[in-house]
Amino acid sequence: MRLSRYFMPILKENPKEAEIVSHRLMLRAGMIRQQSQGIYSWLPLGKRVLDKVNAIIRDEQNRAGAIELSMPTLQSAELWQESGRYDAYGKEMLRIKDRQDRPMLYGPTNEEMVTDIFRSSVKSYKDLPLNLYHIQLKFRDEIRPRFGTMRSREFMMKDAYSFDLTREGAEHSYNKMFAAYLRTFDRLGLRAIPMRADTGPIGGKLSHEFIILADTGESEVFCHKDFVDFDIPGEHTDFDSVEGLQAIFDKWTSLYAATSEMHDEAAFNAVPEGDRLSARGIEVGHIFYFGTKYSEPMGAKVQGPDGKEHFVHMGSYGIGPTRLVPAIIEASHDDNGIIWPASVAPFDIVVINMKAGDQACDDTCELIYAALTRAGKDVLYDDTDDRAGTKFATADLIGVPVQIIAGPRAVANGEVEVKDRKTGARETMTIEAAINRFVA
Ligand code: P5A
Repeated sequence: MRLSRYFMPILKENPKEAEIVSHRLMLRAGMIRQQSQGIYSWLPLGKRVLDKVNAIIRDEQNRAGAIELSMPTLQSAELWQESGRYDAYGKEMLRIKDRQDRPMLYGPTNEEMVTDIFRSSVKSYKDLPLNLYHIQLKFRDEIRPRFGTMRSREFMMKDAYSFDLTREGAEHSYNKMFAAYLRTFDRLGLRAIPMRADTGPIGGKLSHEFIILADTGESEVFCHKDFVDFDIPGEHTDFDSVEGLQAIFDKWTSLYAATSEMHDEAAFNAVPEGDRLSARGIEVGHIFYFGTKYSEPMGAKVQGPDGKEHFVHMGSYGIGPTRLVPAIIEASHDDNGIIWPASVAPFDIVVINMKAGDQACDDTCELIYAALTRAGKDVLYDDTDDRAGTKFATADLIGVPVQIIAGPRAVANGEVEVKDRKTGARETMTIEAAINRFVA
């Protein structure tokens, strides 16, 4: 991508409305734009990061055996009247009438709709277990939308829904998502700690929130500090192994970890003082087991091996991609801007032409840009005629992991500089060496 033909509206000034660093940097880097309170457009640079986050989420959902579908944002109120949540959900739910005066709503979550899909076609235990997910916009008319897309009114959610014949089966489904979440957040460069959590309007008894520790987090959390160094399940984890996944769940729940709603002061005080971590955190995922809470009132049942009908046991599993992007920035930035983990960086490499219009600089940059693009890298080529200082500041701000800098003096020697955004380390090398380093 040539920066001269791209759309990346960088802000020079610090936006006054941004209270936390991720919100400030997302606005400054031209990643998002607020359209009305708590409702955002994702501009091209932000959209690239969001897409990469979603690709990792999708990959890990698929690995764990979940199946993707797509459900609409607008739902009919009828389904929610069946489950009994239409009145219970309160003012957070945006209620709309269509032209026939039929009550509709902008979905805050999809338990009812997916239960309706399930009951319309699954009739036998032989079709279980089943886990269906989508990545879709949601709307919650939050009392206090704030911090940009961290807590917005319209936001994206990956929501998965599992169906099992028995409670034991449902626990295995829960453990699959538990392990998939550990892997997902790790691949996003984050350390998320599962904590016992309140189930709120979704319901049920068993639930874990996945929390990133961050000073700007909205939740107050308490846990054992050893979680910070626990091993993440590997990519060859057998998601069909009941014992294997139970062992992962048992290990990751063996030490104290709870959000403030579930906090037990006495149990926390039993943790040796030096091992106690009391901190603030960002909730990036939340999983629930709620048994037959929706299947009973909505009549979602299957025939079991005993020939009788059984209400299915369900769970639901959420991740917030539009919250994860700022959470990653909270965890990874410096005074100059964002430092993206390679897995979600909007571009792999930025090529900086320090003197656009200078034949040797232009030729060198074109050569590098073409070679790296051909090798399958996402390359941003800063071919604008901005001052070198402005280009460096922009490259640091948008946080691309590698900068290849071509200035007239180095280029005259057949060389360029390669800078690592994270460490700031710079290396001078031949043009060929710079290309070869990134072409495997
Ligand atoms: C689980 C999937 C649910 O809604 N139903 C379907 C269950 N859970 S939840 O905890 O309420 O939300 C899941 C995740 O969505 C993100 N999230 C938000 N992100 C940005 N702005 C918001 N206002 C917002 N509300 C929820 C969080 O990551 C949460 O863990």
